[in-house]
Amino acid sequence: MEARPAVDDAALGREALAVLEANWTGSGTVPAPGLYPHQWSWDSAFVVIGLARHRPERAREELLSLLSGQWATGMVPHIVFHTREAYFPGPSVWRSQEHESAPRVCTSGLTSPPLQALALRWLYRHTGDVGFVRRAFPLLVAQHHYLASARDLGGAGLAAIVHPWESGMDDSPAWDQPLGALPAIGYGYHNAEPAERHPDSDHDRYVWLAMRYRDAGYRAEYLRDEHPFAVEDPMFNGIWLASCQALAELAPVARADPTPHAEQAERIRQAMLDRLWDGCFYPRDLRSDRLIKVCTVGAFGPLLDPGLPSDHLHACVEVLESARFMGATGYPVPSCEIRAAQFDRTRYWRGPSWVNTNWLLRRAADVHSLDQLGRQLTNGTLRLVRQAGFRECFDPFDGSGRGCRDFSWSAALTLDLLADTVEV
Ligand code: 2M8
Repeated sequence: MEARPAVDDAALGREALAVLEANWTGSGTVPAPGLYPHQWSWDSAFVVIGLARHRPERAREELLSLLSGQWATGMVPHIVFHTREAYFPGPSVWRSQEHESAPRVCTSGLTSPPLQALALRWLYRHTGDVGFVRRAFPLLVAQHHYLASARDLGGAGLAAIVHPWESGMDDSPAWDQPLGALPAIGYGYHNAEPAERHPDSDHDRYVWLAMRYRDAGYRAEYLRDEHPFAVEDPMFNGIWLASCQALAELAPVARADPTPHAEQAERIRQAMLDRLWDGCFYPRDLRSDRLIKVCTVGAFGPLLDPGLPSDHLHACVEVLESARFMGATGYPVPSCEIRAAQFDRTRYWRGPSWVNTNWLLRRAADVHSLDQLGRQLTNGTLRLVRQAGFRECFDPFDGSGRGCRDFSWSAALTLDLLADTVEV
């Protein structure tokens, strides 16, 4: 099915629910049928957030189903393969079942932005379900422990991503520099949609990086000492910080001590300020020990932190609202600043607007009581989906839809954005 543009808010909400129903497989919600036929980690967390008020039972199932893919190390994988539906790279590439820490269900070997604790907090806020918090809480503590122990590759308190896929912003220009430093190796993999997606040479590097990690037994020591891609990303760490704060808030409900989670959040804040700030937040390439000076939507991840010092907050908001980002485009928020040479309004994560990053920034606006910015983000995002449907992403200038249709997080987060104003 394809949701058609709906002018009426209640109809838009019903269409969003219908998309999520159609994308539910019985064991998780796929991001979109066809192109993404399995359960992706942060997509799944966004689905939990969107369903929290409307289908809490389904939201709980969604989260548990994702966590059935958690490794004994605590790592929550970026893809869980509940079915045999064809996808590349699939289980035969990742070979998780050969790893002693992996669960029974096949998964990828990478992780993705750790949004799950924030999603659990959302669910608790809308359901008050204490029993579910007690059940999920220890799993998310283990996830955070994994990040703090196996991914602090820079030794300063931040989690490093070891693959562009771990950022969720796969083709972001932020990864051009570290990817460019890798050897060019041909696997002969060809893209289905080369015009909007990455060139084959980039995809080869993605596959090569994933295989190197796999062949090293997914070991933390290998990542620290040898793996050629290691980046401290402000969006990944901003989300982790927000999730640490969510765990601190949920800890009393789970009869646990909030202190370690609050302290972890403070460590992340301090490390981001010390290591990623230069007038704006940038990713740090740990292999060259240099900031990657291209400003993308990832720069605004630290805004999710209510404790961000006010001068940093104001500087970030100024950039966000300026003609480099929202000030120049008709719709929020381009995934790369428009004045960058790498900006491309049509290419996946290199310019288009995404509902999930808009939603995260709307959340950040709430956290800092930036009401006008929050309204702009909500209204602009709803305008996108009203006009073009629940597309994967959108042209930030004319709002036309790009990528696949009936995309789950676009539908789920529409529900959340609508929820303050309308009953669906
Ligand atoms: C995209 O990522 C996959 C690989 O994991 C891809 O490029 O094919 C990204 O947009 C990512 O953020 C998202 O989780 C995934 C599924 O929607 O698609």
